[in-house]
Amino acid sequence: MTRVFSGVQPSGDMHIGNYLGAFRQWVEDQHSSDAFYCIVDLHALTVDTDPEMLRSRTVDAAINLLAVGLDPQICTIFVQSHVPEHAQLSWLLECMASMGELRRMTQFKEKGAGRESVRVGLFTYPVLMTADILLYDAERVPVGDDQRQHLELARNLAIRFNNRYGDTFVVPAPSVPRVAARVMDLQDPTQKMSKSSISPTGTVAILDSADQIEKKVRRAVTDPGKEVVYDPVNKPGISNLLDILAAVTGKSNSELATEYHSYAQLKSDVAEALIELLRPIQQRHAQLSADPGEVLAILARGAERAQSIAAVTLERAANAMGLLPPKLI
Ligand code: AQP
Repeated sequence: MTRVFSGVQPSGDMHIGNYLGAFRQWVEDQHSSDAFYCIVDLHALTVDTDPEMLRSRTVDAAINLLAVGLDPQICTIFVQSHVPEHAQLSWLLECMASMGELRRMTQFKEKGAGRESVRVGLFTYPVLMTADILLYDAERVPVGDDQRQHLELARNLAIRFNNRYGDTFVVPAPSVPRVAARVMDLQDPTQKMSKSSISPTGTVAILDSADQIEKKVRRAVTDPGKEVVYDPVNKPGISNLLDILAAVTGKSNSELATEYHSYAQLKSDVAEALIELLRPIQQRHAQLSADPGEVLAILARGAERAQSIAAVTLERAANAMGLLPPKLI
C-alpha cells in the first residue's frame, strides 16, 4: 500500500480552503493508502499563540478531521508533539539544509513580512515539515498548491541526505488536487484563503452557520463588469467563486460560467452549495464535541502507531550520520 502523509496546523478555524484543497483528498486516500494525518502543533508555535488556545485548537483540529470523514480505524491521526522524533529528525535535517534555500521560501517571506522580529522557528519550519514527511517513508503528500515549494525542499533534502549518507529516506511526491488547489480569500481574491487572514469575512469556516456563509458569499468582492466568465487574471473574484462551485459540484469552472448571467445568481448558488456541503460535517462535529475523551483516546492510539514507525526511521538516519547508538553504551 502506498504510504501517504499530510498535516494541518491548529492555528485557527479550519476553512473551505483546507477542506477542498486538502481534507477531501485525505478522506479519499485513507481507503487506498496507509495514511498518516498529523495535527502539526509544533508548527503553530512559529508565531505567538496563546497556550490555552493552542490546546483547545489542537483538540478541535482532531474533531474537524474526524467530522470531515477521517476514520481512525483505517488511518492514523495524531498530534505532532506527541511523537518527539519529529523535532529530533528536524535537527538532523537542519544540519543538511542551507540558509540560502530556506530564505527563498515564499511562505517565510510572506509571514515574516512587516514583523519587527521573526522567530527562528518560522525560518526553519519547512525543515520540520520535511522531517514530518520523511519519518513515515511517505511516497505521496496530498497538499494544497501553497505547499508545493515546501514539498520541493523535502524532496531536495531527502535526495541530498541519500547521496551523502546512503539510501535512508523515501523521496516524497506532492499530490495537489486538480480543482480548488488554491481557494482564494473572498475579500481579497489575490490572496489565498487562510486561517490567519486579517479579514474574517474573506474566509468561510467549516463551522460557519448558514447565515454567516450566505452573508460572506454575498459580500464577496467581485470584478468590474457584469459578465460571468472564468478569467482568473482579469476576474479573480468571479473566477474564485466559479472554482469553489466547480470543486463542490464536480462540474468544470468554464462550463459553470456559461450557466450564469448575473453575479447575484452565482453567489446565491455558491452559498447554497457550501451550506449543503458543510451541513453533515457540522452535525458530526457537534456529536464528536460531546465526547472529547474519545477524541483524546483516538489521538493517543494514533501517536503510538506513528511513533512505532517514526522511531525506526530516526534511528536509521542517526546511524547513517554517525551518531553513536545509545544501546552500545
Ligand atoms: N486556501 C487554500 N486553498 C487550498 N488549500 C489550502 N490549504 C490551506 N489553505 C488553502 C491546505 O490545507 C492544508 C492544511 O493547511 P495548514 O493549516 O497546515 O497550513 P496553511 O497552508 O498555512 O493554511 P492556512 O489556513 O493558511 O493557515 P495559517 O493562516 O495558519 O497559515 C494544507 O495542505 C494546505 O495546502
